[in-house]
Amino acid sequence: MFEHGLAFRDKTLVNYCPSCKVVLSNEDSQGGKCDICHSDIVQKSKDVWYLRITEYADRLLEGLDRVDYLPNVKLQQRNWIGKSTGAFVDFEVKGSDGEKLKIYTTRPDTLFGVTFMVMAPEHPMIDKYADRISNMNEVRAYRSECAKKTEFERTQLVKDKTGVRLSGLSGINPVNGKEIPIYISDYVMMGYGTGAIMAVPAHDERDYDFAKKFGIDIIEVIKGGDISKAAYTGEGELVNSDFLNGIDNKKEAIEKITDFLAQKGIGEKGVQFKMKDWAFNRQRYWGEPIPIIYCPHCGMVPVPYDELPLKLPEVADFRPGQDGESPLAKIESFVNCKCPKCGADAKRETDTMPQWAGSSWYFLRYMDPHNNEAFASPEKLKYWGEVDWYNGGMEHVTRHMIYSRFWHKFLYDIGAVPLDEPYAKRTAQGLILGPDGEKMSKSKGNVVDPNDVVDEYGADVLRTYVLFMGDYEKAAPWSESSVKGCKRFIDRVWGLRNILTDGDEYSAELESAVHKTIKKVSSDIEAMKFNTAIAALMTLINKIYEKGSVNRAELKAFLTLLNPFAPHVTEELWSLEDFGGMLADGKWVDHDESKCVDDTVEIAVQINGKVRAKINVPADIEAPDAIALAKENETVAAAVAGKSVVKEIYVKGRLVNIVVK
Ligand code: ANZ
Ligand code: ZN
Repeated sequence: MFEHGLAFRDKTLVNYCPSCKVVLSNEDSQGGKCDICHSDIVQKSKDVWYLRITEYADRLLEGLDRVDYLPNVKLQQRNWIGKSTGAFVDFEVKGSDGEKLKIYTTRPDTLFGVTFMVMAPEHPMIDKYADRISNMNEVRAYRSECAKKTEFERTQLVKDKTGVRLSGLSGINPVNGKEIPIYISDYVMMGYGTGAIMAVPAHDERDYDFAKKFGIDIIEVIKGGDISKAAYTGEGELVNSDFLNGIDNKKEAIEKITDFLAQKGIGEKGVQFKMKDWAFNRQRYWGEPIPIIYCPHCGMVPVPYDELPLKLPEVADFRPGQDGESPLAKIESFVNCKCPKCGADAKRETDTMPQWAGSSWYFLRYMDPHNNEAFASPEKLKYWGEVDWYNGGMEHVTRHMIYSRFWHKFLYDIGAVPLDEPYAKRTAQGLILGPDGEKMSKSKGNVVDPNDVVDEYGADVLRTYVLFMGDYEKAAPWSESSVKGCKRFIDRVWGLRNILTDGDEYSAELESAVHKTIKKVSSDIEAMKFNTAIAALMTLINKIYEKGSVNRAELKAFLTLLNPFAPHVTEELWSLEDFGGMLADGKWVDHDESKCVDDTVEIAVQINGKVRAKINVPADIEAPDAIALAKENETVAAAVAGKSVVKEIYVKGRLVNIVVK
C-alpha cells in the first residue's frame, strides 16, 4: 500500500495522558480522564500511519449491490461509510486579509436562512488571526475544555450548546451580502467537511439550540413548521429566499442554488464520507511490525520484498515505553538497521499494525497453507474463489468487514486475488441475552457461563438448546427451563435403545413421519432454521414413543438427523448399536417425496386401457408427477420399454392411462 500511495503518515491529535505518558483510545479516556490514573487527558499531536480507505469509499458502496448480505448488514455498512452529497461554499471573512471560510453543507438550498457560522475549535484560521481576535484568551480557555472531550461526546445531540464568538472576525453571506457572526463550538468537528459550517437555525436542530442559547436570529426559509417552537427539518416551499422563493422541491432548489454558486465561482458540488482514513499503527508489541525504515538520506524506505515478512523480535517486556512509544522502540537490535537503498545507518519503524490487519485476509492463507512463495498461488485462489458464506456477529459488520473488503479490493487491484469482493454471503446470529432479557454483562450479573451448562447438562444439551432457543438471527433471552426441556429430549433419545426392535425398513406407522422429518430437517438446516429442525425431531420422537418402539432403520435415520445438533450422544448410540463407522463420516439420509404426504390414494395404472398395476400416490398429486410415479413401477416400466408413448392421461385420484405404440 505504501508503494501505491495508499499508506501515509500524518500528524494527528490523539488523547494523551501527561502523567502516565501514554496515548489512550477514545474508550480509555471517557469524560476527559485517563482510565489508568484519572488525571486530565490532553490532545497531543502525534505521527499516525493511515491507510487511505477513503479512496475506496465509492467502490465499497458499489460492491454491496453485488453481494448477498443480510439487509441489515448492508445498511450498517452504508451508514458507516456515510456518503453525503452537498456543496462547498466560500464565505468571505471580514477582518481577515481577504480570506474565505469554506464550509460544507448538505442543504445549500437554505443559504438565505444562514444567520451565523461555526468553526471547529481547532480550526487553523483561528491561530492565523489570533492577534486580531480580541477575546483570544476566552477562545484558548474554551479550546482546552474541548480538548478533554472525545469525538463521541462531542457528536452527541446535547441540547445545551457551548461556544465562543470570535470578536474581530465575521462572515459575509455570499447570496445576500449580510454580515454574520462567527463562533467556535465543539459540535462542529475538524475532521468532517471543512471543519466549519454555515448555520441555519430555522432548519437544523443543533443550530437551533445554539441560536436560542446565544440569542441569534432565526430566519425561516422553508415553510411547514413552527420555528418559534423548534427547527423544521422537513420539506416545504422556499420563502425569504429571493430567486428560490416558491420552489417546493428540495432537489430542484439544491440544484438551482448549486448552479448559481458555481457560476459565481463561490461554491461547488461536494461529496463527503463519514468514514475516515484508517489509523493503522499501534504502540503495542502484538501486531505485525510496519515494514518501513527511516533513513537520514532517503527518508522512508520500505523493507525489501525478500526480507518480508518482518518478524517480531523476542522480548521480555511487552509494555509500551515512555511517551507512549512502542515496546519495540526499546530493542536496539530491532530498531537499528541499514538503509536498503543507500546502506547508511537507519532506524526501523517500531509501531505495529492493529488487530484488524491480520483479520482482513488471514482466510486467504487457508487456500494454500504450505506455499513458501506467496500467501496463496493464483491457481488455488481461483479454484477456491470467494468465501461462500460468512456467518458472524453483528459487532464485526462495520469495522472488520469494511477493512477486510477494502484490503481485498486492494489485493484485487494489484492482481493478487481474482475477485474484488471477499465474501459472497454474510449472515449473523442473534445475540444470546441474559435470563432478564438484557445484554449479558459482568456488571449486571446476568452472565451465563457455557462451561457451567456443560458441567451440569452436557455439551449436547447446550448445543441443542442454543440452536433451539429461537430464530437464528434474532436475539433471545436465556431460559433455564428450556435448557431442562432440551435435557429431557436428549434423555429420551438415549432411551430409544430400550425400545429398539429389528427392522431394516421404516415401519408402516412411522414411514411417512420419518420421510417428512428428513425433508424438514434437511431443508431447515440449509436455511439456518435450526430451531424448527430440532422441533421436528422432537415431534418425531413423540410419535416413536406413542408407538412404543423404534426399529433399527428408523433409529439410524433419527440419529443421522440429530447428529449435527447433538454429536456426542448420537455418535455414542451409533457405536453401541454397531451401525458401522463414524456417524459424522456417514451419509446424510434421503427422503422420498411421495412418502411425505399423509393422504395417499391407490390408483390404477393402465397401459392402452388395461390395468397393469396399482400404486399409492399423494392425494393432491399433479398429473406430471402421477405419470412419472406410474412409470417408476416395475411392471409398468417393463410394459412401456421399447415402445413409443402416444398419450398419457391422469384422472385425478383414480388412474393413469398410458397409450403406447
Ligand atoms: C447547513 C444546513 C442546513 C445543514 C440545514 C443541515 C441542515 P451529513 O449529512 O452528516 O453530511 N456539518 C458540516 N460539517 C460539519 C462538521 N465538521 N461538524 C459538524 N457538523 C457539520 O451532514 C452535513 C451537515 O452537517 C451540513 O449541512 C452542516 O450543516 C453540518 F437545514 O449546513 B448543514
Ligand atoms: Zn538511505
